[in-house]
Amino acid sequence: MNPDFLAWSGNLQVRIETALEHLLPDPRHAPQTLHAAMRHAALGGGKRVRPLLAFAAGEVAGADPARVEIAACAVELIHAYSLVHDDMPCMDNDMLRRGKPTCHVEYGEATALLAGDGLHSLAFELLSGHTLSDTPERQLDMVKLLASAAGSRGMAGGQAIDLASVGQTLTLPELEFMHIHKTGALIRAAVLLGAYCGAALDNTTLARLDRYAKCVGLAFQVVDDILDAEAPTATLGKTAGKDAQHNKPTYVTLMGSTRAKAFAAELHRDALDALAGFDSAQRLRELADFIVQRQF
Ligand code: GRG
Repeated sequence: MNPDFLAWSGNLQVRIETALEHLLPDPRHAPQTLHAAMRHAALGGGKRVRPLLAFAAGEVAGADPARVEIAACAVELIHAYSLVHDDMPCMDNDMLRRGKPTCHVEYGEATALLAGDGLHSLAFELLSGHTLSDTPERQLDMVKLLASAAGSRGMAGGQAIDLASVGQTLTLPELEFMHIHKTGALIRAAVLLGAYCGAALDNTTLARLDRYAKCVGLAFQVVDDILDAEAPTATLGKTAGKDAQHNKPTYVTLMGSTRAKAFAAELHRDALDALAGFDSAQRLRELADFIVQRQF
């Protein structure tokens, strides 16, 4: 990756960590254990891809970074909640996340469940409690956008399909439908929320950002499937080989590794095509590169 992108993303990763540290409840305040569990889940790890996408899309709309920071934290909190619940014994039953014990391993199942709930609610408290847009109508649209991306017609719905697919044979369109919801919906919300923090964009520009977001959202998942099959646990910071172990259909099991890599490259090209001619979208382009080239 180019050094300028690494510096930009590194600075923003620190910015997000600092913002989340301030926005998450103080672990000295009751209920202390719940607050500690929320902080365990949201702080000190993760690539922060969704917040980076929000900042990059905010640049296209000339958004105030202070506004984008709040929207980016809201998306990251939804992501952190989803990982806590996904790791629980009733779902993926995983012990390792971001190189640390998962939330339920550290704090017990009941606290982990509540920590996920607390993170989810805090995301909406942020999105509704700060001025993020020039008009109340657009800000309400932002709340609705995140709610539907996280809900049964978005991420939670995709997770339900995922759980039901264990041991089943899915077709490629069925697999794509699942991932567009489970992973893609929140990635799309990150891009659009970042853009909504800035000046109103015309419909063509918004549609192009949306097309970019859909392509990188799916590419993210294809690469995730490839890494799960090929990368070691130590590099991933989460248990490798879980998909095969759980008998889950993936892009690697359906297409084979070579075709899955070619598909990720095709989605990458489509994402870049969607941004053709946008001078202000350089960070979005670099993030698309990062998403397909990442090793963890
Ligand atoms: C429990 C409602 C609910 C949803 C869970 C996100 C999710 C849905 C499950 C996570 C399982 C998983 C491995 C999904 C594949 C893609 C993905 C979201 C990977 C984790 O995201 P990264 O790589 O993680 O951005 P970091 O730790 O870098 O933030």
